[in-house]
Amino acid sequence: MTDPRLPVLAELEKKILWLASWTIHNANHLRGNEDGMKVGGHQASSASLATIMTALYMAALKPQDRVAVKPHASPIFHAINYLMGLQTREKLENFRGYKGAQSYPSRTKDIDDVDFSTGSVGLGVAQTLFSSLVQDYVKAHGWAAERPEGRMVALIGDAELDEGNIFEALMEGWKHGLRNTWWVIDYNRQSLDAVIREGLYDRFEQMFRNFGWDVVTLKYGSLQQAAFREPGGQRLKAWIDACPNQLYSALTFQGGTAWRRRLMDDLGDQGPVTQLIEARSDAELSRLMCNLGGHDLPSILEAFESIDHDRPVCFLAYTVKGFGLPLAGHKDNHAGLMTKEQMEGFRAANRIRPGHEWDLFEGLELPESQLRTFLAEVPFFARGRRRMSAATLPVPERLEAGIQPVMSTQMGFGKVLDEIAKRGGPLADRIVTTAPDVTVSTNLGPWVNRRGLFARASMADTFKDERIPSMQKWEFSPQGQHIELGIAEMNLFITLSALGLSHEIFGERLIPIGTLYDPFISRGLDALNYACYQDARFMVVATPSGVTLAPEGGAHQSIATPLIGMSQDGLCAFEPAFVDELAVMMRWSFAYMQRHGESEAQIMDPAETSWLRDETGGSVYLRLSTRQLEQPKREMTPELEKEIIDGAYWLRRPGPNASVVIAYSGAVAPEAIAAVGLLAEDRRDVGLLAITSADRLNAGWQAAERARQRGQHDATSHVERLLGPLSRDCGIVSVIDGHPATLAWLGSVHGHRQKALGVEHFGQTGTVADLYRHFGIDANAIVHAAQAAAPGRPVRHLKALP
Ligand SMILES: Cc1ncc(C[n+]2csc(CCOP(=O)(O)OP(=O)(O)O)c2C)c(N)n1
Ligand SMILES: [Mg+2]
Repeated sequence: MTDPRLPVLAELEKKILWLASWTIHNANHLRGNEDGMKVGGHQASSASLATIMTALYMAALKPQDRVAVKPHASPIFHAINYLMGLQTREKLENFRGYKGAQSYPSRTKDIDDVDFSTGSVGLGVAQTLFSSLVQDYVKAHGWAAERPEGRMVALIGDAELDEGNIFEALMEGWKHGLRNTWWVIDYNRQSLDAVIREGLYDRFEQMFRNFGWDVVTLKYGSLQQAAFREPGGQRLKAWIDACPNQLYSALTFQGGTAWRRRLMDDLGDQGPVTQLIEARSDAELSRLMCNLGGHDLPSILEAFESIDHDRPVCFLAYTVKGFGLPLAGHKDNHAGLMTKEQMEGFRAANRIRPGHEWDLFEGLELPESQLRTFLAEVPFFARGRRRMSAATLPVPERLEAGIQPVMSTQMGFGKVLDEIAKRGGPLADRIVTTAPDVTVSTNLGPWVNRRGLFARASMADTFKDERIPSMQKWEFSPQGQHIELGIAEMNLFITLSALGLSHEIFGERLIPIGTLYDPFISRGLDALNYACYQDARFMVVATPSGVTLAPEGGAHQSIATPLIGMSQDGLCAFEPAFVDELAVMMRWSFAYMQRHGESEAQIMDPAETSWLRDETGGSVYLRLSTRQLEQPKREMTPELEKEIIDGAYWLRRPGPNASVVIAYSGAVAPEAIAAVGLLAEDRRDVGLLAITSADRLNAGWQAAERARQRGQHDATSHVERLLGPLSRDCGIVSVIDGHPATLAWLGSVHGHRQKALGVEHFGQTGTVADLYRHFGIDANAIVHAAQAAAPGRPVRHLKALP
């Protein structure tokens, strides 16, 4: 029995392809070309997925399912949402324009309900896998009980599978017993530049099966299947199977006459197969040859709906890039656009009258009422807005850090988490930690000992059972709160991204904390960037860092990470020197990670004291160190807390005659303190500025400056108030175990002369003292720089630089 939905779906597919094509054409030809640039359109890439996306969104998907769309299929995605009343004509007319519909579906910039924002190919694919693990985590902890399990679906370009992070994810998924994940490969055998290698489907298939996935191949459409049953049909099938990708694409582009010529060359005078070809007109022949599985609604629907288990499934769907458009199959079609003439032909074929291009039911053959009824009942959209929310968890007034007289920030981090685990409560129960094989070496050990590792099935710690002494309990259970990952940092950041969207994807708040070695942030940077772009909420704790990790060796040093912390949008970066600062930062972060700007007005109106846009919330990066420092004995006042969070405080306030101040960040605190001591006899009133967040200090300054430029003359930021009292000719020396540019802007705040010290070269090994001396960030170098920044009588304690 044929599926009664098919006629409607066929109409909708036509409409979706029209709307997507018109969106691109309109943006390109009609909106004007202010920049003289083509508004590229991904027309061909979109058309390739039109049938599959119609089948998924309009029929197969359920409200609990989530989809990562191949980024360059965005016009189809927006068209579907427009059809459902979730996207506006205005935004489509402004596709790729300022505040228009986005070129790649965006959670943060689009109004339609985007589940995952990709843009960098490969990331969205892996995100569905980790999202499925998060769903398992949420369910295993007894949350979202009333919500059915959804499928996490990725629509993937075949060339997208070149991205290594997909393979890293596959491996990780296998380790965790991945379920409920569908990946649909748009096997159009074309990438951006060219036609892909022969026989890739075979590699794909074997690979997925190796990792325990089911593979469903959608190669022949129902027209082809019927033709294969005709006399001579098997000969035609053999010809199709043997046809090289390049030739198939070229013939597809050329159309019916070319197909006939080529097929007759190869299969003419051969009895039944020749008759099979001759019985069809050019147009019918072209339709038959392009009727691949990925453009055949009946086969696609049947394939999706026949899955009655939760094992991961890869659908390998043969498609034609540019299907249904004059661009179909051409190897250069990736950025191809239809000419005005081609568009007129396409318009005629779709029976669209000028001026009615955006009308939902224009040109369709079925009655409008039937289509409307169908749309009103499409399951995927039936429960309305798909983005969820979750209540904010209370954060304790103060976090205990068990401060010892001498300790490192990394030890402090372990201690804070251990105390949270010990005390328990809602925050403790919703924290989930993860690390790429560096759990113990980043001090997550105590937390894991108390809270256990997560797995859907319990697994005992054999070492413990055998009574072999070990500091670590390594027990897995469904209640565990640490997700063990392999070494791949890409997987860490995509996991954090998936965990950090749990409140919006699954309606359950999680507080994800991921640890890694600071230098390896660069390894996962793209995933970190898109995690932030999607507005996922998490804490990254990176330790050890800088050249201060001396015993770890030169190859593990990080130089650029403070600049990453400053420049990464959506990520607020701190670098504490002392553990009491760290406890304040972590407490604030747990609240900040849960904040959500309510309105545009709130976002545009930052707190006037700091000029930071804290209302919107975001993710947090803590750059920590293994260097053990003597800890200050002091009371943590609300004023000091606020300054730590705003980015800086005077550890030693400069006097009225200060000719120089030292500004330091992080583990070099002892050198900065020592330098102030050395300077004391020869420079009066020297100030010592502790910078806890170069990122926030700078952001506040930038925001205040912008506000002043827009007429709000009384706007002043935290750093402006800190440095304001310094006399005009006071010098500043900044020092950080990281790139000097991190703090080199301080002098520009009020026009003070500045010397910026830091690390610029990679890989030198030695002790901390060796390296600080080598890079000129030790006390002696600071004093030297202070003398240069604040000329006066020679500093007596200054040793000659080696
Ligand atoms: C990480 C990354 N690198 C490069 C690009 C640019 N890019 C966008 S689509 C594409 C080709 C994709 O080919 P395929 O995955 O086969 O999709 P198709 O267009 O054939 O549907 C490239 C190179 C990107 N978006 N992200
Ligand atoms: Mg492709």
